[in-house]
Amino acid sequence: MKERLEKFLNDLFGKEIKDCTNEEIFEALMKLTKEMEKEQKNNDGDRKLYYISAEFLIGKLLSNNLINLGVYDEVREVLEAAGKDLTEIEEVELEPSLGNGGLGRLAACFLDSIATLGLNGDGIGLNYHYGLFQQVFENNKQSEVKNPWITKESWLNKTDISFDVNFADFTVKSRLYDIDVVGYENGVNKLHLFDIETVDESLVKDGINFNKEDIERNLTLFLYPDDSDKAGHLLRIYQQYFMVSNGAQLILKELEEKGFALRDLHKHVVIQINDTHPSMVIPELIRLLTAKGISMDEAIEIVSKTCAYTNHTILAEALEKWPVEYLEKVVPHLMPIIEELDARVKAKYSDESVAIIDASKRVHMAHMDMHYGFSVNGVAALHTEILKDSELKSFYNIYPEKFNNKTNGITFRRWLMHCNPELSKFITETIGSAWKKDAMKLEDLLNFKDDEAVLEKMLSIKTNNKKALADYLKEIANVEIDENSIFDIQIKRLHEYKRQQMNALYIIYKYKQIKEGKLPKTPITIIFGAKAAPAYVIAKDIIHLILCLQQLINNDPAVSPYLKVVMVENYNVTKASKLIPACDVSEQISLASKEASGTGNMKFMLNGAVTLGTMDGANVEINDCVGEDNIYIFGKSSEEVIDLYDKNAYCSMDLYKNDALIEELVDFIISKQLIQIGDPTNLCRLYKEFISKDYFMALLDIKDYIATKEKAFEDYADRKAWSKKMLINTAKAGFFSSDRTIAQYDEDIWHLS
Ligand code: 26Q
Repeated sequence: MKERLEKFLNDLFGKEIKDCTNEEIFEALMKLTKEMEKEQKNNDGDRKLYYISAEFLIGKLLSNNLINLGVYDEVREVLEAAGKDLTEIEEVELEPSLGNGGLGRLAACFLDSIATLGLNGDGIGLNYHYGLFQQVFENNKQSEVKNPWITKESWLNKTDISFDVNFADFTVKSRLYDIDVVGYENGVNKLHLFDIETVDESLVKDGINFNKEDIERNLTLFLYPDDSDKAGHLLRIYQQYFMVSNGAQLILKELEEKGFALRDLHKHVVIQINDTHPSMVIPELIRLLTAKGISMDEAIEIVSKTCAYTNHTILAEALEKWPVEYLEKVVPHLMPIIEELDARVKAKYSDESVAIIDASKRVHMAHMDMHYGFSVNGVAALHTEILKDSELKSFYNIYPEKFNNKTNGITFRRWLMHCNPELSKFITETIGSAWKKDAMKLEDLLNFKDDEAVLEKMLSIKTNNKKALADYLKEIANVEIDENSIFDIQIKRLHEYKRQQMNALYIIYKYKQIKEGKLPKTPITIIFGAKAAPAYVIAKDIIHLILCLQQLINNDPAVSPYLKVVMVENYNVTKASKLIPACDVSEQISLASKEASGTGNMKFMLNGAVTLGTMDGANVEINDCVGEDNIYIFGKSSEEVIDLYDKNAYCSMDLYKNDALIEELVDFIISKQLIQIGDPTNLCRLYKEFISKDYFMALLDIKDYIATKEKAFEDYADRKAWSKKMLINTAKAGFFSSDRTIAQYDEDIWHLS
């Protein structure tokens, strides 16, 4: 390794390791890593999976690739001997932001596990030059700027593959870039990212604004550009069709190159459709097959046996329904196929609710997936049950055999081995290294649940990680936090259903208590990280509230020794990997029934944090695994919540008027103290939202939340009892390895091995 790295640096820069800059070493390591990836076997076989997704939130790649190649420690030591620090070199790499959150990060974890299990499967997506926006805080508010991440030397490998993609009145030429996906001590797959040849980065002037109509130049600039207007919606459809048309052409090209007949597509190919964003792949494949002489009946049958759909949400606004008029404008050549698919459904089922094209002339993408795919899966046990019992009930009645559950998972390479090397090493010292290939082996840690030395070591590792996070936050945000305080962390997209606003009300509660002289046993640090969609007004108001509370509390010398609030700017995968190992209390407080699964909850658990959460998504399964002594559950159940919605029986004003504490907390949003710091427009709007709407029922669970959180914070003071909870959480996290999830996809849906 030493010689190889030295040779690279000498060839590139004519220098020795010790004389190189971190930037130079990064470049050399990236090239060396790529060369080593070429030396690995490519996963192959007669049957191949294509995981099509509008998002792949891959994060930085250097260290993870080195870990998966099995050379991370060696490289670290070689650098150390020359006075260089690999963790500092990692900082040079820019993070691609090719995803919003859970769905995109899941796709990235899945690619890691597919390669690790040696399965023949590639990802297909888009090469957004500026990714999702980068978040900037100004005057306690979020603003957005572009996030350029593609540097001259990058993980992208330009290929000679290019396709024509036809739209209504013009054609674009695509260019395929590949990123190698290396499995943990196993073969290599590819992430295929399509781009347009004519993309023009200079279209973006300030912020994230650009001419949304200039499709031939803007198509791959941003992930989901602001879609609050018609031009944004149309651009999204252009992007989606561009992605699936390229995907479909690539799939058929690879099939024919392997010498297989088009008619045998379903025998050699399985396509996993990641939410509805890639759903147009179904009509596009049918179109391509019929253009090659296969009959409509047969094409529909082949494609239906090839495609499988994953549902990631039950929120109505996220289930895509495109007006026929929009599709006519962008991809008129797909409409006859979609109409044919719809006509066949209508001929068979009179029930309006299962139609593809509804009475208001909107195309329901998920309906197309369920009728013309062979598998429909939810992403956690509760989520799948809710799909079957309510959201997708009419489809479950028609196709019970298609429905299945695949509880999400996370890759332990990134979310333990890379982000928490000290814990990782200690686990290996305690139970051996088998857990790295078989995550269920973590349960062997349970043998040590009463071992004082082991428990103390768990605590000391946590304190070290908290200290490292405190140093990092001092550096990036100039805030001082105490590593002996309780680190309570809520990091995820800002959405009302995730209820960051409920956590903000707790902060108000605690602030007032401290002001009254009721001090907590242990000081508390509450940390947030969250981006809000640029057009999501209330979400941005919630960010404003949290930032105002941060300013108020951290600058009050009577309060700040006991309570601190930190909202981390531009939360991303890199920041997640620094926050998660340092967490004591993991906030998973969504309104029951609304969070399909969650995956952050799994990352925290694995790193020894204790969950404070509702019985929602995968929290339910975490609860089953760790038992009630090792988790803090509160709030109304999903049945109760669904019932409240059905009966339209929730009224936040009643709760506000009839409960003095609730009234006091909500009123604080428009108190003199906060109005002095913040913008009255935003604070008043948020206040009104709480009392007149509160669609995601934060006030419903607030009292139970406060009581349960107080209990958790009190329990924290018994360090020994708490360390046992930590150990049990880590020990029981094995089920949430994405290796398990992917093995189940393969066994039940893909049939690759
Ligand atoms: C739809 C239409 C128009 C514009 C944007 C969208 C859109 C964009 C992104 C809809 C949904 C998303 C992302 C959804 C998502 O991340 N869902 C999360 O998926 C995770 C992985 O399964 C789950 O763990 C989370 O519970 C779920 O919220």
